Amino acid sequence: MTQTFKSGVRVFTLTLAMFWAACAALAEDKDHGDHGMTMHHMHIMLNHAIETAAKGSNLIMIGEMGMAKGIDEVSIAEGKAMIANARSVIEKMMKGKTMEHMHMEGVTGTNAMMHHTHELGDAALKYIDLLDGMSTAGHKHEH
Ligand SMILES: [Cu+2]
Repeated sequence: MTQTFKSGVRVFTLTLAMFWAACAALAEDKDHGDHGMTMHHMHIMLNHAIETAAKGSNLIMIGEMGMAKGIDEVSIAEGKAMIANARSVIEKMMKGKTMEHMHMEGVTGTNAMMHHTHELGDAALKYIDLLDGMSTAGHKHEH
């Protein structure tokens, strides 16, 4: 649990650092037209997704405390839906048409901001996996 929390904090710090780096890169990225702005908005959506997943994880853990019969199930189902939605948002952005279009226009991994965007996307998915693992860690496992 503590290890998971530490990893979470590390990923969160990385996220903030990358968000800052992306903002700095945006200021320099004049050759690629609107792509810098598109990626900047992707970073905002990535932050939104990890917030959603963190809130979802919280709802699952609260539900698993079993302190409110009838509502616990609602809380857990909502939490799981939020985590699934957060993953879906990230996957749609990282592999979607807009991303493909930018790659076709030559904004690929050799572009610093694109490189950071994919690192940030991967870090966000790892963070969500950690949250997911944490919120299901309280489950009684079948042996
Ligand atoms: Cu890309």
